[in-house]
Amino acid sequence: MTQYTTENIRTVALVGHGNAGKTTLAEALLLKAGVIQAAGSIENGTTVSDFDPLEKNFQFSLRTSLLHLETANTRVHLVDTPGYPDFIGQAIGALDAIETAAVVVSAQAGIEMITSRMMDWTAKRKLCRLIVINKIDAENVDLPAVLAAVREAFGSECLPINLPAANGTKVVDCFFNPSGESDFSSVAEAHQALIDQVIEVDEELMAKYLEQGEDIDAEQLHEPFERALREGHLIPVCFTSAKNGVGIQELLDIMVKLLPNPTEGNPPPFYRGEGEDAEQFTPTQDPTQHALAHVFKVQIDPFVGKVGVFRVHQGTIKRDTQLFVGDGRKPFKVGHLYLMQGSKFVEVDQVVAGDIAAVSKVEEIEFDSVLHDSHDEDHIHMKPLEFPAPMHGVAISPAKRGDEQRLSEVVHKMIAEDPTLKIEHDLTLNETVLWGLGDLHLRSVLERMSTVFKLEVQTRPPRVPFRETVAGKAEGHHRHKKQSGGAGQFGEVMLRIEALPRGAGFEFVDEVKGGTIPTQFIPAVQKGVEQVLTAGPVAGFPMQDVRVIVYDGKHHAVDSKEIAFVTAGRKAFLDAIMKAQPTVLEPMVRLEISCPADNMGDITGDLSGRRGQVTGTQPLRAGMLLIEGIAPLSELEGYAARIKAMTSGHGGWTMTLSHYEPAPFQLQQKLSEEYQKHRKHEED
Ligand SMILES: Nc1nc2c(ncn2[C@@H]2O[C@H](COP(=O)(O)OP(=O)(O)O)[C@@H](O)[C@H]2O)c(=O)[nH]1
Ligand SMILES: [Mg+2]
Repeated sequence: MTQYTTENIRTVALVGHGNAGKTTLAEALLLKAGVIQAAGSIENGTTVSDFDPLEKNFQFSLRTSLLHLETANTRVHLVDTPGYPDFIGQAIGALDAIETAAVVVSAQAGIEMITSRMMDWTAKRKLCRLIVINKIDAENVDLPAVLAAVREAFGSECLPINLPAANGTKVVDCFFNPSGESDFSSVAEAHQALIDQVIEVDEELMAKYLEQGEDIDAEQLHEPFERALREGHLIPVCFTSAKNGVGIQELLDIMVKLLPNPTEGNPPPFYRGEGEDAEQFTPTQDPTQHALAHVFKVQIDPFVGKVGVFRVHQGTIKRDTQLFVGDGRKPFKVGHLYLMQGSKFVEVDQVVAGDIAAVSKVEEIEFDSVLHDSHDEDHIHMKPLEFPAPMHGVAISPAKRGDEQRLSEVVHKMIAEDPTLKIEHDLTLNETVLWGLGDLHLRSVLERMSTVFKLEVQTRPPRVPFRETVAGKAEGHHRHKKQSGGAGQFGEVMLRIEALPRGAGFEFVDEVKGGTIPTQFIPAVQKGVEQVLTAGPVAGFPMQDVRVIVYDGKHHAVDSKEIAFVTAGRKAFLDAIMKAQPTVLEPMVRLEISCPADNMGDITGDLSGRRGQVTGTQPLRAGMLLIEGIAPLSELEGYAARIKAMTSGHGGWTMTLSHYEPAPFQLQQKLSEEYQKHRKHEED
């Protein structure tokens, strides 16, 4: 296989709302570059990218897939990402691996929820961006209106770099071409606008151009063009029909000639060191330096095993390279090194900075691992992207008795693949809860468990993740004394507690003076206090937002033991909690609902019936609205079905955790009564 230098590599992720045509576009690009001989389709389940049986079934992408093609002496790594909110974690993870995000917009649907979110996320990550308006062939599309909407929503730096021509049967370049025929707007004006926008980033060039009235040749503008992309000063817009192959060669040309190579983009922020002392640094993308790579995707295949997919940010990785995983002491030898083409693994001898590659069967590799070839590179990590917090839960148990261990193994495999999937064990109910981004997300996970791992599970609605805290301050005291036969147990603890601001967590402060509690027993006191944190006294939920200050106590030279101080710590804390206005907190979630504008009234009414409220609205494409709201999670049981019913199936929604706040008094009381009854039952 041809060796490509870093300069001859491009990395592009296709992102955007589901159904925009990303997977079909990837297929068209592979076809044009000669990777495949005929284009597959979503409808027939034959695309290179959506190879997973579950994807063929659902008819849309559930996971990121890695593709690559070679054109004009350039290797392009394409990352095709899912676009539905339930699967968006995979798309966010891919943003760490690429220079350019191509945000694909359907000309038919216009700007949608995930289009806007992706523009925000990619801006946060300072990625170079390109907007691809796809489906220009579709019926009833108003391309000038879509372009205007894009500029309205994402700024005047969104400028067409080509325009549809000859009735949408081709596109004409506007950057290198100073003039030409197009279906709408003007090539000459678009050309001028691009040149003006690009030279704005370079004062010297600007002066030359303005003062000396020099003509500027687009071919000479490579450097300032890259800078404009990097600084977000220019977001080129191009047009395609993935279905008919229009604008595909032109898109390849844009990738080769105009999109940044790995040395021209904004690399993601890496850190060296831990916590406060961590220092930010930028990998060089230089193939001659130490190897440094970041795992942005883990895939667990029942046949191939664990596959770690990584982007090389520095150095060269070969078949026999020894790589460390994070701060691990023992390196692994690469052995087989692959480029991926959908489901296929293509073996290669080496990859360099800028490449996206994979290794298999390395158990230590996890999502977000850093791979490197020198201990000098220990303690390196990437600044984590913010994934949406999973708020949809389902309680699971194996359908067959005796499958408990296997369930746990399979669940852990699923979690390793997916940073938006969490598992929680509810200790009080002895219940395992899987948390994900939506019903569809959880359904796909359960389906994968059953089809791929042949494990059947039973599901139930889970408990709402309430929390406990205190609203005030109080003193707590406990003397633990036990005298039975031989050596006794003695420990006495005095502490104060106070409420912390919402979200602050837990603090433990030792203010004991004069050794009234000997230093070696302080950890025992803390241990006792922390036992209460996992299940609060009011309704058995984890406690948060409280500070505990241990300030005095007593000990006994012979009878003081660790266990005595654990008990005294726990009981002193419980004593204080009961006097400090214990409170049950409930999770409040931010909702985003997209629906036909006509349903606004119903949705608002329904939400207020659930103790929620609408906080804002934004127009989407014609006739559709994005409603933002806030509501307590405990009131949202069955909301998916309700939205579907209210909008005749046209609505969509997502939720993310907003904050915790005290639950209404009656709800607190009900939760407390249930818990006390349950506890009594257990004790009987
Ligand atoms: N008319 C038309 N349909 C397209 C085009 N590109 C994709 N589609 C169709 O749009 C649907 C969604 O395509 P897909 O590639 O799965 O979109 P993705 O969710 O963004 O990956 C499929 O039915 C495709 O056949 C296009 O350029 N024109
Ligand atoms: Mg897709």
